[in-house]
Amino acid sequence: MKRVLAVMVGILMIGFLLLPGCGGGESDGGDAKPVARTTNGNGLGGDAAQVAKDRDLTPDDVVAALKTYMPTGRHDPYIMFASGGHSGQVFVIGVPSMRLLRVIGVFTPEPWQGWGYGIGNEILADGAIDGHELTWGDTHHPALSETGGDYDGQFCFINDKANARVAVIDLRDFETKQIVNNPIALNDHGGTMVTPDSEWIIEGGQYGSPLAGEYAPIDEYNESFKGMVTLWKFDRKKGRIDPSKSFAMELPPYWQDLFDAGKKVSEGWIFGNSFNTELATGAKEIGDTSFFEAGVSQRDNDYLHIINLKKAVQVYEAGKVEKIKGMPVISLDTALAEELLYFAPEPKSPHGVDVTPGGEYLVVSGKLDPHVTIYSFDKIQEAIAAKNWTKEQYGVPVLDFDAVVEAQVEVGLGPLHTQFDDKGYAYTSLFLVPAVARWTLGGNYSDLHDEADWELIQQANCHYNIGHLVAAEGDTVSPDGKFLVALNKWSIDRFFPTGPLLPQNFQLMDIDNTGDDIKLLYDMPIGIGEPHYAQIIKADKLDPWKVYPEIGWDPVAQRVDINAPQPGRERIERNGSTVEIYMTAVRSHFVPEHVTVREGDHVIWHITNVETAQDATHGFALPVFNVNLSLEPGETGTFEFTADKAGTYSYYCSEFCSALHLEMTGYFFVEPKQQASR
Ligand code: K7E
Ligand code: CUA
Repeated sequence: MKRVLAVMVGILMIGFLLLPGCGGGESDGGDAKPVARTTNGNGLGGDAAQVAKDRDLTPDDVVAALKTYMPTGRHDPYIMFASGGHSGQVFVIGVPSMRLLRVIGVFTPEPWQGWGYGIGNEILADGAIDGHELTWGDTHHPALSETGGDYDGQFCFINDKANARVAVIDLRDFETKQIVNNPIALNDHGGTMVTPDSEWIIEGGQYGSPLAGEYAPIDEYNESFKGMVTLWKFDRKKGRIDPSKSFAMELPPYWQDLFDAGKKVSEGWIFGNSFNTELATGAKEIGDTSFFEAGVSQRDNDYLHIINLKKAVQVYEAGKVEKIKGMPVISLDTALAEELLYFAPEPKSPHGVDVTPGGEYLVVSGKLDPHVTIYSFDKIQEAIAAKNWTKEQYGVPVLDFDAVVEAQVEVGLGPLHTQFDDKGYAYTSLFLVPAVARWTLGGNYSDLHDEADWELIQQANCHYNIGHLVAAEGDTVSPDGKFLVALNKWSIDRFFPTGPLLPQNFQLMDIDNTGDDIKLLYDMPIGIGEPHYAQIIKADKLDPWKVYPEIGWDPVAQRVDINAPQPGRERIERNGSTVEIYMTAVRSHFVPEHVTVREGDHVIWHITNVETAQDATHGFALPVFNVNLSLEPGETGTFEFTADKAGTYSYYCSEFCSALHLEMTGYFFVEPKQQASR
C-alpha cells in the first residue's frame, strides 16, 4: 500500500512540475491542480517527455532527478560531513543534491581558506611530530558531536590514519580549532568515534607497533609490539580536547580496526574489532610463511574487543597508569587485573563494529565471511558474569561465541560496514558484490518492519567496490533513514576517464521505502582523495554563524582579539627590527595601502575584515612570502615572517568582493639594507 502511495505521489509531483509556468519555480503554496498535459510511453507529459526522450532517460531516471534536484535558493534538508581521505580535509555536502558546499581545511594547508598560508599556521604546526612538519593527513572517520546519543551540530572530529592525529572542527564557523598528536602511536584507525555525550573521543590504533614509535626488530613482535586505544577527553565548553585529562589502554598487538561507543543500554562500554590475531609478521622473502595478506587471514576468527570504559576511567583516575611520552597508559596487565577488557571471537578478518540505535546489539562483518554477526550486549554481560570464557595467549578472557551471539545473517560477499534506519533495517556494505545489503533487525526492532527478523531483504548494486556507507543520522540513537550514500572506491566506467587515476564515487540511494525497493538516485565523483566514512546530520541541527559575532574576531580563540586592528586605528609600529602592521580591509581598500620595512625586519601583520555583511569576504595575497588569507566578515588574522628579500611587492585582495575588487591592492616595500634610511 505504502509503495502504491509513493508511486502516486511521484506521478503527481512530476505532473506538478510540468505545469506551464511552474518548472523550476516555487512549488509550495500554489493551488493549481497537478495534471500532466500529455503523456508518452514514459508516463511523462509535454516538454518533460521530450527532454526525457532526447536525453534517453528512463522513468526511474526522471524520478531520481526529481528527488535530487534543488531549485536555486532552496537548501538541502541534510548535510553530510565526509572524510577527505588523502586530501587531509573534510568535505561538506548537501543531501540529496550532493552539492559540495565546502572543503574544510584540516591536516593539509588549503589556500582558499588561507589555511596554512597565514591562518591556522599554529594549529597545523601543533600537528608536527618530533619537529617534522606534516602537510597532509589521511582522514578516515568524521564524528559529529553528540548529546544523548544524537548529533547536536556543535563539533566534528576527524582522525588522520597516517600519523595518529585527531582534529576538532567547530561547527559555528566550520573551521579546525585543534590538532592533537597521539604520543604513543604513529598510525590510528578506530577514530574518531564519540561516546553519547561526546565526553570521550575514541582513537584506536591499527598496525601493532612498539608504543611511542620506539625501535624494535620484527622478531620481537609478540613481546615488543603493542596495540592501543586512546580516550581523548573533550572539553565542550572550551571546544578542545584536553590532553591532560586523556588516557590510553594497551592492547595485544592484534591490529585494532574500528571502534564504536555503546549507547543507551550499553553506554559506558566501547567495542572494537581487530584482525591479525595470527600475529603475522609478513615478508615472505625473509622466510615467513607468507605476505601479510595471507598471514593475517589464516584463522577463522579474530577478536571483538569489549572494553568497560566506565571502569577504565576510574582506573585511570585512580592513577593506576604508566606514563609513556606523557600519556597515561593503562597497561595490559592492569586492564586484565581490573577486569576492563574482554574478547569475543568474530569471523573472519572483520572490518568494523557498529552498535544498533538502542545499544542492544553489535554488528560485525567478516571481510572473508558472507555473514554479519550480531552480538547481544545482554548476553555479553551474562557471559562476563558467568565467567564463560577461555583465555587467549595474552591472558584476555575470550567469551564463548555461542553464548554471546544473537544471530548471523548471510548478506553477501565482502561485508564491511553497517548503518541503521528508522524502519528496523540495517544496511551493510558488500565490497565484493558490490552492493548495499538491506536486512532486518530482530529483537526490539521487530515491530518496525513486517518482514522476518534477521533476514536479507535486498542487495542494491553500487558502482563499484563500496567501502563505507552512511544513512541520514545513521549512527545515532534515532536514525532518520530516507537517504543513504554508498562511498565507492572504484568508479571505472561511471565518468569520463581522467587519465589512469579515477575519482571515487559517492552514490546517493533512496531508502525511504520498505522491502527490496532501494533506488539509486545520483552519482557524485570525488576527485581529491579517497573518503572513507561520512556522517549525515539534519541541516536544522546546525546553527552556523553568518558573520563573526564582533569586528576583530579571532577564530582560534573564538573571541575578540584585543590586538585586532579596528577602523580608524590602523597603524604601523616599529620596535627595533620588529615591525607590527595593523591593517583593516573593507570594500574596496586596505588601510594602509603602503607598507615599508627594511630588509631583515621581522614583520607581524594583523588584518581585520571590518565588514558585517554576509559573504563579504576579503582575501590578502602577498607574493614570495607564501601568504594568502581568507578573512571572513569580522575576522582578524595575524601572520609573521622575516622580510629577507628587498623588493616591491604588490599585495591584493584574493576574493572578488566588489566591482572595484581589482583595485583592492597596495604595495609592500622592503628597502635594501644599504639604502635603508628610515
Ligand atoms: Cu576505509 Cu573505516 Cu578506514 Cu572501511 S575504513 S572502507
Ligand atoms: Cu576585497 Cu576583493
